[in-house]
Amino acid sequence: MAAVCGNHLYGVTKAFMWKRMPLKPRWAFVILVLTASLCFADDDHEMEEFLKREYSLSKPYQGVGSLGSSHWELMGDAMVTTEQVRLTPDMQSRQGAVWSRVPCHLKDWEMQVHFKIHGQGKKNLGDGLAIWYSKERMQKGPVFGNMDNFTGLGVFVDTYPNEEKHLERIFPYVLAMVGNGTISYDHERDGRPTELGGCNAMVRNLKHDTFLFIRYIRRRLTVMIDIDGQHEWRDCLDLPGVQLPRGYYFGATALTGDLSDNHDIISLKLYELTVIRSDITIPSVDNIELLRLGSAEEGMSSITMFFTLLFSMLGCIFLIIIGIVMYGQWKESRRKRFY
Ligand SMILES: [Ca+2]
Repeated sequence: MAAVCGNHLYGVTKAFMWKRMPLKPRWAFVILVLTASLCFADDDHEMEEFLKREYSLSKPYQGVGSLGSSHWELMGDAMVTTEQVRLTPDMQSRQGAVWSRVPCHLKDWEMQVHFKIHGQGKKNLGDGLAIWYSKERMQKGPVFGNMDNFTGLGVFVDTYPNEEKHLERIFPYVLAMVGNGTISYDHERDGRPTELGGCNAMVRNLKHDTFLFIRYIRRRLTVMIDIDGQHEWRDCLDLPGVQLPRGYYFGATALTGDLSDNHDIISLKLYELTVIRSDITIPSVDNIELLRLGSAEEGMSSITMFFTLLFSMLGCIFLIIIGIVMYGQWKESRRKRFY
């Protein structure tokens, strides 16, 4: 697991991690969550996550690809089975996609992608798949089965090294790109000129489940992967200052060329992230302890009031006694005068 405070732990939906976590690390997880909560309490806010079904795709994929009422639409060679949405089969020159019909107006969100890339080929093949948050939808094209010059965010799982001279990069490689409608993806150079960041990810032909995680919160884009079967998220990309308008569409696309793979989406789960700010009940100024000063003053005045009342009452009693004594003496002296 990555860092505890701020960036990483909280972005990964707790229920999701819990379900996939072996029994023993659960206690460690509980402690980490508690620590993370404390971190957020310091910052005067907490995060809450809600699964948004209208932007999510999961088994049994009811109505996907057949009913117009489904939130998801298939395109190209994509087909739905009981186990997955297969974007492309393990055959040459195929492309397929699944696109949300509902524009997303959430401000902060995270997408968890359960995917599988597998095929007969022995080495890195492909070309790969892409997850999208884009203005355009249902467009065929060369960018992992989507149009070029797209507008929005693309996160690519590139399984084939087109630019062979760059041997330092290990494929498959995950990378992110943001397009504004005029920027072209350079397929021959594996998107290197427009890459925002990325990481290698050995995702082909694995027995265990593989996941990709994309989070967008307060203009910060974070990508993580869980591909080792260890139920741990690995950092891939973390970039502040990413501007993504609201009202774009989520989608997943894939492409094969001379070489091929099955590109499967098992689920796309979209969570809304909500910042909960605690209500202000006591006025305060940072770094000045108004409460302590206020309560100290309040304590002094109540003590003063108590003693004032006490002495007033004692004074009154004293005056009454003096009065009674003086009256007694005056009465006595007057009686003596008459005898
Ligand atoms: Ca490539």
